[in-house]
Amino acid sequence: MPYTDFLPAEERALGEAFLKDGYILAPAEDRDALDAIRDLVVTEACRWLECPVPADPGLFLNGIADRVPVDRLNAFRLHVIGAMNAAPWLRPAYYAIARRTLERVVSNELCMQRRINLSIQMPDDDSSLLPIHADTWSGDSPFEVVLWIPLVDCYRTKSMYLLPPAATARLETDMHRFASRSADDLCREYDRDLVWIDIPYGSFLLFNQNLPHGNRVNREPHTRWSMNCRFKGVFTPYADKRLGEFFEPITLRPASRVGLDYDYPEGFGA
Ligand SMILES: O=C(O)CCC(=O)C(=O)O
Ligand SMILES: [Fe+2]
Repeated sequence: MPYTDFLPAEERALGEAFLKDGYILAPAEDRDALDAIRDLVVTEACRWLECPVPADPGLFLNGIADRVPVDRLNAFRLHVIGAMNAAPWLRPAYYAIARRTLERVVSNELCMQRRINLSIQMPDDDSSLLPIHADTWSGDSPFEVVLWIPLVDCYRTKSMYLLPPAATARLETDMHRFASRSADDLCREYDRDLVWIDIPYGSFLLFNQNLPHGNRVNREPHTRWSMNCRFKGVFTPYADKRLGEFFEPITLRPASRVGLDYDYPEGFGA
């Protein structure tokens, strides 16, 4: 829609990068918060494994396939996710990792997914893949963004891919051709356009989940560990994921609280 842009130049540049590439990749804005989350994950993994906490968390997480058999991976993952979501400080810490960027790309009045997801992908394991999809195809509001944060260095097939906006625009005009075909067909045809994003530990990825994205079998020698969580402006339209159930406001400003609580005086306008 036409609008007048009063944003300062620096913020406009960030917004343009998000629009053009479909994502922002940047260093964690609060590195201590990120390290604290990684420490909790390592501690809980060790509790489940009944092993001592290692000196090098990165080495331990990368090498987890040597300790957890694939058929126990889901039970292991659920234990760690449960512990993550039971720690009241973890969601504020997660938010702190990208606070300024979220404010600039999304809004300063945010709601956040109530549960943070954890993905663990061992080398050559095909049991927890996400074929190409846009979250909007399965009931997410187009106003949502995903904050994706790795706990180890993620690169090539250990990471995820995104179809950039220009290629997505082509695909969307072309979509009817794929109506009766699989995600694999779609992926094959757009393979050359997919951007695999290298994301070292210590950085975050904020991406536009309206763009097709996904992952493949991890062919790198180490296990991928990544977290993801959705954010949106509190007052933007909702789809299947509802306020209160799935999303929770985290940064309401006073004028909005006043407005939300406001009732016209009894008999007003009668
Ligand atoms: O972690 C991945 O590879 C994909 C994540 C994803 O699809 C999402 O967070 O919406
Ligand atoms: Fe997704």
